[in-house]
Amino acid sequence: MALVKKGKDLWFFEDLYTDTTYGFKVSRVVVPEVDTGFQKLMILETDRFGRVLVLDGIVQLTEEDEGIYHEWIAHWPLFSLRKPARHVLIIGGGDCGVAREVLRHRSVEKVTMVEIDRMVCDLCRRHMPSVCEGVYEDPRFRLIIGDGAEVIRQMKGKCDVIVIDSTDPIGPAQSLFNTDFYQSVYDALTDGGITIHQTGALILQPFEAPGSWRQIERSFDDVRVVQFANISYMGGPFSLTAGSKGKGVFKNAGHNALKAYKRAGFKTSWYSPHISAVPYPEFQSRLEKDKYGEEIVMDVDLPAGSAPGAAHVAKWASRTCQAIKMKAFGEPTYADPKLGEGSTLVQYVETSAINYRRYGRVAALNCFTCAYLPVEDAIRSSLDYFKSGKALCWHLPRGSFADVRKIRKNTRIFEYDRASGKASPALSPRLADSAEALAPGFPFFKERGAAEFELIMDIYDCEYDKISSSPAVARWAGVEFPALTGLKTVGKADAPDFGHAKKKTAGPSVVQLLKGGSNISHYSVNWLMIVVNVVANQEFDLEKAIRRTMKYFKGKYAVCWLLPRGNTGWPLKKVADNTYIFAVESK
Ligand code: AG3
Repeated sequence: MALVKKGKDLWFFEDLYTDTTYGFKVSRVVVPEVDTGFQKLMILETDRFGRVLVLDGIVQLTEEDEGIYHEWIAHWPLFSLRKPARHVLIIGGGDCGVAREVLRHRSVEKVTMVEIDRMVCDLCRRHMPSVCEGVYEDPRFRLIIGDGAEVIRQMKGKCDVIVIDSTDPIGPAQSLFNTDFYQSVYDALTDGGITIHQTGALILQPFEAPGSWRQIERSFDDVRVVQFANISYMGGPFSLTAGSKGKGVFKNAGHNALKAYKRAGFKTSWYSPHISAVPYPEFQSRLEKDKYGEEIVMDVDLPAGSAPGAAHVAKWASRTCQAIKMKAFGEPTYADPKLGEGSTLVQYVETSAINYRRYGRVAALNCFTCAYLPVEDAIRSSLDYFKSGKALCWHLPRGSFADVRKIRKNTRIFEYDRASGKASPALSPRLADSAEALAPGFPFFKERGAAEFELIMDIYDCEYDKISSSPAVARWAGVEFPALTGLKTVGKADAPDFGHAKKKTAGPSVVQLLKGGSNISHYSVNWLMIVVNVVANQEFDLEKAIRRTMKYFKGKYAVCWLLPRGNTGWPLKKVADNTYIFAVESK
């Protein structure tokens, strides 16, 4: 949308979201939109906010309030350090607002700024000189035009603070929001060093900050979110996520800041060491608890003689969406309106999918969202809907980036009783070794009486080109995977576009119905990972299913679960003893 005429006036409306925007009146277009080769750049003048820098339709700064962002992202890490910073690296930040603030610290001997887009530097310098005031003249400042992700690899152990002043994880900044990059940032820090990255609006971009938090958590020793609000970035509370090299760095950050600020002897307008800038409690708890996604897997007894057809199950799906507050996308997918033994119904939801199938008298339900999942509501509403007394449940953190042991601890197997509204104490799956789990004699398929089997895979560090392409993922689900497992397909792989990709965090989702089950997968282009659920009522080769899938998507690491499904007669202990979790490294 960007620039729009309203009567005689020209208005700007931000393009970041598909369902909400903000706008302001423009008094003059200073730099009409130009394609820099990396992004589209525009500089506008407004009476209210002064000049405004816009990249790819998204406001980067206004002269009126740029100080809020630049002071916080620069001074918070610099003042939090145990000892004064000497070398600071800035990635992005072509307008030089961060550099300006960093250079105010007298301890700083060298500021290196790596900006990929020279035109950002040049046009900001010419048209917004107040933002870069003093920077280019300062002998401590060095500008490198290049890719930060490349340059940083040559800086091992050299930087006390690394500020990542990037755009959102779309366009040129994409290479900065992944684990390889964060690892090289870690390596470039000195001991006790701090990095800080802008990680988006906490309400309007609910996956960004938790996603980066988890990635930073993976590479750094401690993580902290700094919350502020300005006018440039729509949506109120905005986040900067900091990571430290070394444990306990943030514990003393507040104390260090009070002392260092006094000693520094310069005044700030927006930053103060007396403002703790911790996130609102709700955000803090989301950051600690949120996984990439959560799944509640439920086996519920159906009343005797009941075999719900597609219309009835579709209603369950829509009730479940209401219960878990997820929008349904499109119509349910199924091959057989009668939903005979093992035939699956899938409902896409805004972040993933929920699905149903029946084995004998057991309805095997999966409810997966890439967001917070109100688990008890999902269970209760399913039990109520199918008039069932109890559910056997597996609650799984999906794509959490954590260590397999931690994931095992957070995987809960329990029974839920409808009448009392209570869950039993939870058990954990068995931790297996990958060599054992992938060897031919592995007992998973051998337990007599198991009706169906589920293989769940979270595969990390996949290749962007593979997972962002709908045809490539559809080919894996519809052709490759069935060929190597011998599982028979029903119909074609379905990879619809519900605008997931427009949400910038999620990639395609794919459903391949199988005879007696299904293969449902989701692709996160932001976190370079895929999540897969295969349900089948026959044995298949686990080693091939897992290793060849990893190979196809060039994934480096996987966490897998194996669930025996459709056996509500089993005591909970037996279920837990036959549920496995294990990690697989690519060879
Ligand atoms: N870079 C961060 C802009 C973030 C905008 N994102 C958003 N509103 N969600 C700013 C560059 C200033 N030096």
